[in-house]
Amino acid sequence: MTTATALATADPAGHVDAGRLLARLDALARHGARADGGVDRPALGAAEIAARADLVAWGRASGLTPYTDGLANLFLRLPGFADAAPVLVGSHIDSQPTGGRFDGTVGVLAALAAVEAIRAAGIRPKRPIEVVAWMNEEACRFAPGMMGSEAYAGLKTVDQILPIKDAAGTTVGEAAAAVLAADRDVPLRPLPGRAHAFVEAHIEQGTVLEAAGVPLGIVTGIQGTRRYRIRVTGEAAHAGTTARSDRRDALMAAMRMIAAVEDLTREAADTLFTVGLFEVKPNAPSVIPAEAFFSIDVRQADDAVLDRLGTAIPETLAAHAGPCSVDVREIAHAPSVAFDEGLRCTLSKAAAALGAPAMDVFSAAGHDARSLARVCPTAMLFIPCRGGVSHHPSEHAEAEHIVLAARVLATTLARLADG
Ligand code: HGY
Ligand code: MN
Ligand code: MN
Repeated sequence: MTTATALATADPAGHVDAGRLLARLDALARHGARADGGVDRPALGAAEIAARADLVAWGRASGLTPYTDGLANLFLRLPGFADAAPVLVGSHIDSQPTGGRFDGTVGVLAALAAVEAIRAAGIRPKRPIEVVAWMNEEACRFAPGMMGSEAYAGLKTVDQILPIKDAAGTTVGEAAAAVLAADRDVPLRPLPGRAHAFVEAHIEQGTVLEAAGVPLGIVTGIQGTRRYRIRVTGEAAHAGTTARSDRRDALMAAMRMIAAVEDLTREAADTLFTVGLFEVKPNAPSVIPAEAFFSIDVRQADDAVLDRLGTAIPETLAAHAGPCSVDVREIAHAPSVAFDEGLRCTLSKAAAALGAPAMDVFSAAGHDARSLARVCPTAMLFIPCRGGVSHHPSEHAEAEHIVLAARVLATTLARLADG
């Protein structure tokens, strides 16, 4: 085993097994596979249990020890010779319902390949290194997202998260219990956790790298966000016999609200506003809607604008309720985050050592790195994705970029674990 002093000569990057990494990407894509080539792998569901079992088996075969916790975050640990806080590296394996096979998965598998390369290079790191697959990054089945990384970082308690229900009424606690029951001898660790540093590789989900023809992005930070769930309550009535003046139409009120908030967000040109979820009850053509339930997702890099919207959005929703009532629940508010300069420099040096072009890039998408950045030095590495398409079955990243990310991670982790 190479000791820490000989670390400078060992080249873990050269030990990344590209074929195995890419084969595993195909293997995980089979869990929740869609006919159109995408994946539908909701958090804590059967497909994620199967994907998790693959990760545990691959980790064990490479001499890594699996761990989990009460929220089913998954860790694969390479021990260090010092009893020190680990260097964490990874992302998520849950997906959007019409997701691609690369979002999150690239980060977890590149991390595993990088840690295996460190081991193959005969490096015994000073600090432990742990590959992590965070629970529920995507927020489709359970909202808000990033539950696993927020609990690890101590930003939310397990007790706050366990009772949250999905649309079918299943709680996070019940779903997580089913995942943990499927584990084979994976020891549980308490939450919150303690990390020395965290690195996450991910597809850019934008077009900056592709347009520049650069294979690696050293991410400067993530834009802020506010997320809401709004329930508008009116009264069901006959579509043909109810006079306009007697109507309490929840759908019409919701449409007025959404149009008004969309207008409001135009105050700052780069504010992004999305209503991705919309439900109407009773959802019958000749019945005036009694209830409308919808989401609001706002993204903005300027925290001052985000703060103003935090006041203006609820006010605007209430002002357009008309004869209906409205219940507004803010489920997430995360200010913009800047990543650690030192860690970004380590990533840049690792890219340069491989002769790979890299450039700074800002993340418009949210990631678990936002949670960890609140408690330890954190940075992200992007690779391009075709046309910037993501959260879509046609999402695509090039094999050479995925392997390159694993090689940069291997060099970076070896440095960090020696620190
Ligand atoms: O929504 C996001 O930004 C992330 O991709 N889940
Ligand atoms: Mn992601
Ligand atoms: Mn995503």
